[in-house]
Amino acid sequence: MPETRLLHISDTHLGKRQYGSDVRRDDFADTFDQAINLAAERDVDAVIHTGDLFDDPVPSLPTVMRCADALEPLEERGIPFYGIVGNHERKNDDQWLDLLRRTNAVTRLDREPTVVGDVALYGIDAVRPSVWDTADFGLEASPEDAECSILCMHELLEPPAEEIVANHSVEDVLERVNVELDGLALGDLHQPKSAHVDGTDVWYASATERCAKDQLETGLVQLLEIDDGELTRRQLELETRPWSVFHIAFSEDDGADHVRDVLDRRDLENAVAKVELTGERGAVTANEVIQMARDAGAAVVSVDDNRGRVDIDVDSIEAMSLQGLDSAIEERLADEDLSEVALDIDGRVREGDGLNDTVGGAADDLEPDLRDAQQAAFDDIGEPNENHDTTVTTEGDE
Ligand SMILES: [Mn+2]
Repeated sequence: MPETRLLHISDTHLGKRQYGSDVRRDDFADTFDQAINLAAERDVDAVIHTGDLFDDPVPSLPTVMRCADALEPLEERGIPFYGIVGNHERKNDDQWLDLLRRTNAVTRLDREPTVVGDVALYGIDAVRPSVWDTADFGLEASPEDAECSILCMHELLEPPAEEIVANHSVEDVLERVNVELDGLALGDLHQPKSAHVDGTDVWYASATERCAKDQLETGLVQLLEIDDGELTRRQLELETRPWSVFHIAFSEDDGADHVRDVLDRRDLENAVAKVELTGERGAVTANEVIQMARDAGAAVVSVDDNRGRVDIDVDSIEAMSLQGLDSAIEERLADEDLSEVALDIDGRVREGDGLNDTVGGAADDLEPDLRDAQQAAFDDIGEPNENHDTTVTTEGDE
């Protein structure tokens, strides 16, 4: 059999308006184009996508159309695009992948093998935490002529994910699939990590775009080459917008000149500028910093204004009883103008209230409430302004 070549793409998060920016939304689409064009240029036998194709369970129609357009080069060359559903885009009924499937642009992988060249491909959609233990991971045996079996999943598994972020172990998966796997192609962790577990290659493709300021190893895809049942992997880099992540520390007298000094020392041309303001609250507002960063050439600016934070006096807390501590928190919360959902979440976190004890699990538990609250907030203020490429968050009102 000749060599089989696959391009592994993951976590493209199409439609994500990072920092409320349409520029960023277009970046996510452009980078997806790049990955698809790479697959077409290299004339791979198939593209596999391990979830979070879309950022949202209900992507906008333009986002879905943009995705369908992006896939055209593959259709022209007869290169199939195989996908699974990630946790970000997961819905309770039909999946967006199904709509694209009707246009023949996309095929969903499942527990029956899909054979490409001499590779058997399998897929399991992101599993809800509540059904993980009872879910059926059993795969149908691969056909005789397939020399290599690869399963696609969208989960945080250890290894290669670190124990602190992982929800489950790779071993658990390998035991439950009932098929010898050569490769476990993963999505969800936006980092290109890999490991070797009981003879199976396990790896994360990483994300095609930086979805958060601390995701330094994104903008990547993986080229898989399978020759004589031997799987090798090469990481390819995409061209993505530069980022500049920094803070501006203010002392009492620092004004606009100080901000300009700091900005002058950075190359912000066409960059995403992610700026934290620390120190004393002074004359310069967060919005003025945003404007100055844009004037310095940044394409997208997001400012976290953390000035004027009050350090907690640890000695005085230790002097309080545990009971007193809780009432001190209640008192302080009452002074803050927090929404009902924020107060509810604070309560649940502080009391442990049945929350999953992993970060990802707790986030899954809280997400529906946050989405509802966000929706309610937007309904309150009417249509958001579409043209702002900037966001600002402030800590309280000191
Ligand atoms: Mn993701």
